[in-house]
Amino acid sequence: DKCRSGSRGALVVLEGLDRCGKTSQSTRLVNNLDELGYPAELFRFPDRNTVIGQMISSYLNSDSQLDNHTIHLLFSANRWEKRSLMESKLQRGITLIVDRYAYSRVAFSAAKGLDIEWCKAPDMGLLAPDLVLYLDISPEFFLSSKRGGYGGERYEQLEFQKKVAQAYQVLRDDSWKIIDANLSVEGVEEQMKSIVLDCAKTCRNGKSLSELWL
Ligand code: FDM
Repeated sequence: DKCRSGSRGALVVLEGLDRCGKTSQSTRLVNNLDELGYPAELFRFPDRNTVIGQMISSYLNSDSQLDNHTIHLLFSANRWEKRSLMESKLQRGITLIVDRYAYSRVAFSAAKGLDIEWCKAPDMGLLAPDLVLYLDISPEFFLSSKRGGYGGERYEQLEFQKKVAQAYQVLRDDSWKIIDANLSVEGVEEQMKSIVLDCAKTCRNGKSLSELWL
């Protein structure tokens, strides 16, 4: 509707290694934004609820085997399935907090040795985030932490996580904010809240949406 045009929501992506706290922080962010008068919703990739998402889920649980290129394209298709929904929500003024996005796939596939340009190509034209928050933990962190349940899925191995951490370093640019995720849950939450609020204000004031890859 016309009175709302020009006051779009922000597209905010959380990235980081497995068990860095992305999921609980994204829920907290949505609640914080809602309270501050910025309607917000949570998205999460992979979205395991679609048919493609179920294929991805069975791969991650090692119930199925797929060629590295095939799984890469499925992860990308899973984001394309949600593109128009995400765009319409943003245009209606809703801020989207997204737990993992294209950077995850590129980092994970690059860690397996796939060519980085090949990895980036299928996500070209997806909505570009206004802000990427990288929750920084050392790959060893989860071993000493009480974050339980680690190691069940395909990628949850220390050596592999170290490679993913290196691949993320290559993808970082100026639009990324690095969050020290070794702090308490509340400490991390406070760091993120003000950064995201600034971003939501900028978008509400008319910053235009753009597309990957910037
Ligand atoms: N993952 C996630 C990828 O490999 N590529 C992607 O594009 C995305 C979005 O899926 F190991 C990996 C990262 C992780 C696994 O993610 C499941 P969650 O956040 O644990 O559900």
